[in-house]
Amino acid sequence: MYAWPAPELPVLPGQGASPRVYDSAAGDLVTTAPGPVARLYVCGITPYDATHMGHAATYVAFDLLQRVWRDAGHRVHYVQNVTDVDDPLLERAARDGEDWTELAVRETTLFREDMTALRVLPPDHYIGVVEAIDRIVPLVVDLKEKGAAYDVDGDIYFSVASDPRFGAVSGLSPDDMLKLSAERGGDPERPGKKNPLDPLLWRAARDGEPSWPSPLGPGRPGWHIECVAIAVDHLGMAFDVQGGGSDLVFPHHEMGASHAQVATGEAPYAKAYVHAGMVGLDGEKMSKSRGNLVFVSALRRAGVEPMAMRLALLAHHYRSDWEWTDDVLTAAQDRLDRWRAAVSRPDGPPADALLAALRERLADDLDAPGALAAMDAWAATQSTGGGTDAGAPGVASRAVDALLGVAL
Ligand code: 5CA
Ligand code: ZN
Repeated sequence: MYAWPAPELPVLPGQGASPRVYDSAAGDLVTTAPGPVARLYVCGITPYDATHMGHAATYVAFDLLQRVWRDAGHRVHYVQNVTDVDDPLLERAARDGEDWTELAVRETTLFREDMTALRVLPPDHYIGVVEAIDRIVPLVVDLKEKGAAYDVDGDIYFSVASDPRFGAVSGLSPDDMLKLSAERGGDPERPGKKNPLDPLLWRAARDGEPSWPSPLGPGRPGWHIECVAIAVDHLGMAFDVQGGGSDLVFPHHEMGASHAQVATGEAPYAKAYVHAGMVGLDGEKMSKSRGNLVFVSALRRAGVEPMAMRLALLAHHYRSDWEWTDDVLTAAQDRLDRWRAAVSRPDGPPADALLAALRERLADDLDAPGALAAMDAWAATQSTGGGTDAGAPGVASRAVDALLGVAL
């Protein structure tokens, strides 16, 4: 499917460094070392109740990564999925008496508008699960032929025992895995499974549910295999970064890695697994199931500037868990006003050091709060009339646009 229009990316003098980011599998910071093309897969939305500030924070985090890579001279090959058929989407459509395809189209449209407003660079390939069924089915068939998948009353499950590296992404104990599996779409209680953690690859058709024909019988894909099929198809194995929110570390990214490694006989699936922290509201993770949501589109309708929202998100390090509050937004609007006033003066303090500081902060695990502080300092000097460099406001403005995605 089509993605959304790309914002303009101003050209900056010089070049930044490839960033270090935190790899959940390594449990440490790693330097991304892409070739000429950096390959990125970020898990996309399940299109209902989109786009809330948690979603926005995650996509802005990986937008930063893309901007830093590009500034370091890499081309970026970026793929994102849309989980446009899955249990929660079907349940929501049934609850509201709506056609599930209409719900998915409407919410994906809204998501595109929100991403455009927030100046998030689009993926090169934006792929719905429904579009990828013909890629998913052969993978499931292949896993079955390899003895890594088995049948439970017509449903096909993946055997986690088939991957000797299973557990390497999350590093969790079996007990923790069991708990998270139950909370996040798994069915550890289902009788007949070889291991309670084994995830569904193919769900046999049920009355009233959408299904597609396949050699496995009519059905629909399980969750993890969809991302594997789309990622491997467009990026191959050993792509640079698998991204998403930290709620996807287990089971989603663990299972995805296992599916891909067993199916291809190659490893690793991704060179690094990078996760954004959870945005909360009133002490709880912002989530569709809890319904404690602040929507980008609702704030836009209320007249809040998207660039203020973007600055509110960037004021938090991507890996930290944090709470959305009205004060966060007010502070971001104040900052936007200060920055705009600063770059609208005819001259100012030289911006070379600012550009170097922005690059240095972002290359260090995407330290956006540190980058904002550098621009705050430049803007503060500017407001005291400190400088006579006529080119400086332009350089500063282009730097925050290209590196932070904030158009002043
Ligand atoms: N479709 C799947 C991924 S294949 C999915 O998780 N969809 S989602 O709509 O629930 O979430 C979309 C993205 O936003 C995921 O990367 C998820 O990790 C992230 N996300 C969800 N809730 C939050 C939150 N409260 N804070 C930060 N990120 C979040
Ligand atoms: Zn995914």
